[in-house]
Amino acid sequence: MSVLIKGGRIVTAADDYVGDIYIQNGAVSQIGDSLDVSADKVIDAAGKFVIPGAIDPHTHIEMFFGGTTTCDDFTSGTVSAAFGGTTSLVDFCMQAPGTTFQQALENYHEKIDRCKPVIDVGFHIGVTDLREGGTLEDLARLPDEGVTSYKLFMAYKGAVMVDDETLFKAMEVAAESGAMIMVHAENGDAIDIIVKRAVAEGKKEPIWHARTRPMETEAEATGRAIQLARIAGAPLYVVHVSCQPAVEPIELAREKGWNVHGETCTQYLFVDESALDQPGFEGGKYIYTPPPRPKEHQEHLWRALQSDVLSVLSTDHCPFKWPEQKGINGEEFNVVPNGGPGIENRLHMLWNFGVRQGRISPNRFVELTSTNVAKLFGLYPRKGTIAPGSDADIVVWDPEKQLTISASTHHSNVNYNLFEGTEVTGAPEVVMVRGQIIVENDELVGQPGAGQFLKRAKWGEQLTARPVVAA
Ligand code: DUC
Ligand code: ZN
Ligand code: ZN
Repeated sequence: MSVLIKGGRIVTAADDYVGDIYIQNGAVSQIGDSLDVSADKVIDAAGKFVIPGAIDPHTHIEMFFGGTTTCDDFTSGTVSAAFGGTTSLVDFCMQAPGTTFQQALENYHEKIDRCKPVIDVGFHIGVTDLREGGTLEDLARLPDEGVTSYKLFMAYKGAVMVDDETLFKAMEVAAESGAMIMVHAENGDAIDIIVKRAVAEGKKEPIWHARTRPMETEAEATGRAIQLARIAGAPLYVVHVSCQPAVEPIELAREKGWNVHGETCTQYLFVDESALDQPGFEGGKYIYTPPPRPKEHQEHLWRALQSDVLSVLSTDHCPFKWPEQKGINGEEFNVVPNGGPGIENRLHMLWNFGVRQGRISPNRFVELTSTNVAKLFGLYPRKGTIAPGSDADIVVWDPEKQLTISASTHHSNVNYNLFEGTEVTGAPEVVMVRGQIIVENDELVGQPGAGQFLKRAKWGEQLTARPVVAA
């Protein structure tokens, strides 16, 4: 199958120009002006942007968490992602405590084999236990299987939280094996004490989720992870940075040239603490972690995204149905499973409020949603750019298309939307993965199983580009 995308405004992290793109065998084979080639499918992209498919490095699909399982599987989750212009995701393959990393991978491979994703999927390993089940030797072998990042939780005491010994050991392994360390940075011990005290005092409402997770607990853990990673010599990526006190240690480390990176997620730019403080238990919808913060932190996060203190915008898509899974009806805030949805609307929100409102350029939009993710997680230059030899993961983006974001029209199984009713301008018209069209004019046209497993490169190594097919 060959595809010719004609006359679009091609935007990568570095470039912005008008041209044609010729795709053969799933890869970009030629880029030029008025290409004289025949193709099975021709897409007129005049007046549209043509951008690399977005990559979401932070999703929790069909994950058992907080006593229940997230309500998207790799079918609904990847369809929803595709409708929003995301063509690859890297999900957290969680080690169940007491089991091996191999068992975790087999479990997650079974999920993608069963669900036949429509976009490409890779895994980070979620390390929860290095005492029973998980061994350092097994951890060291994972990058050879294309699993080149280790995620550890510094919070959720009694569940997935690891202590500093486990964290540091994993960092030392990563420094040798070529893996990236990812941390959920909050001081879980302190939070556990504060939460228990609040519950004992009869504090039940969702707003207590924010009041029991002070920003300083995030700042402290972020700083600690940075220092430990520095000692171990491991690259570090701090997930879901939610507030200025946590931005600061990342900024300091990056000023020193340390190998430290950070992301924030769409919801931290648009949802603030007051969402938790609603009548009844409506606020339970916004119980995700770290919690939504006071509104002024949103501007700090925008600045960090502009200045490359933070390098990625992800979703932390962790969907639980309301009220079946998240409704708390008289129970305490701390029994609600933590997580919020968002896999479909990251690009809509960032384009409308970022590019259209002049906060970031189209190049930075691509960098934050695709190129930097590909570079940090071993997918570049196959993903994250549009260049001869790269995978034809391409979005034809209509900058004038209008959309009202709503759970009634999104494609995730979750039945509410954090951005319900928001009107945005700018949305995908065509979404393709390795040259196969997955979404066109709001219709799913991709076949189940169009997505492949992503074997990622180790830190400091690059994937090779595909051979370019002569026209
Ligand atoms: N935060 C969430 O809100 N959900 C899943 C895990 C996490 O850290
Ligand atoms: Zn987290
Ligand atoms: Zn998460």
